[in-house]
Amino acid sequence: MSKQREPLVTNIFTADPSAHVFNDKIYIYPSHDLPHDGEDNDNGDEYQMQDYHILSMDNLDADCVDNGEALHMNDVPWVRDQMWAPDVAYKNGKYYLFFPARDKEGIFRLGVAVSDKPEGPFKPEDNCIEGSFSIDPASFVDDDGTVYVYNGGLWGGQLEKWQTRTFDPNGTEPDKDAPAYGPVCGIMNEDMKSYKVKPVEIKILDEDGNPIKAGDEERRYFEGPWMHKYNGLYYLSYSTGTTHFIVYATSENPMGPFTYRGKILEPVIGWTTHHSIVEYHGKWYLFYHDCELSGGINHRRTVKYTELEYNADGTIKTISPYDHK
Ligand code: FUB
Repeated sequence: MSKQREPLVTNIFTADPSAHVFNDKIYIYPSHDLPHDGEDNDNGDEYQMQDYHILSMDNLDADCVDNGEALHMNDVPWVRDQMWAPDVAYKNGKYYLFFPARDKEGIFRLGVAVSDKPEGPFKPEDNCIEGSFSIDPASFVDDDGTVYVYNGGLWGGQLEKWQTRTFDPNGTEPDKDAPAYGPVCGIMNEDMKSYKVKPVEIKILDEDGNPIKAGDEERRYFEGPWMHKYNGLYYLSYSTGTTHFIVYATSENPMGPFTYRGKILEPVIGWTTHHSIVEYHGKWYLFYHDCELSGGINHRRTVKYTELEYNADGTIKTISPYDHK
């Protein structure tokens, strides 16, 4: 029976799914939402995650398995709280889990933890990745083995506070007519624990080659980047945050500049939207989350997937998440 657009697990709340295929199985690296009665705010204080559980499916019709706790914040010396959206990369026989969390000063950084198995458990490094900042790491291993890590998120994700590349607690979003802030991308060293190239901003342009403006909230970058390659072209997809779309831009270079191309996913139930895109057995799939199961509680999210289709010109068909109901 097809599991498309249905909750993949219901024993825990899960969000921000980063899906990968390892050993012909699907592995999903989500956030683990913890229920509480606190209020939502623009700082994301409601997202009080403390650990990671890796999900897996033998195939896309099989039951989704929760493989249990793979990493807890109490085992990561530099972390204070809020272990948000993670991702993983496979390199040289090991799996590297990249994750964001607040350090002891309350500043979001990226950490890395290593395992021999895709489902963990993962052993963390004692310190965060030097030079890392903000949230939502998405790793991409290119055909030549280069490992790129894209990340960044506005508001609670603190991206606007890092525009001088030192933490400025008073940093704000640009004026509406100024270019929007893009995500950043760093290139990992062979050890996968340090940057070979420190994070640089990725530019996103409109169809005329002009930067997308900060006031263009249906197209500008907010958080949740993902990178995939289709027919040799690099696709950068991301959440527009305040307007709740997943959109995408393409480039012939993984570091951009990228040109905005369109919408992938219409808004889901709940404020946040966050996704990944993966190929499995010759078809493409979008993994995403919504708050349908919890009746719209923003920090009780559930991971789902659905097929993603391309048009002949390489554009992606926009998905309406509840059209099938
Ligand atoms: O899960 C916490 C935050 O919510 C993520 O980092 C964002 O992408 C949003 O989904």
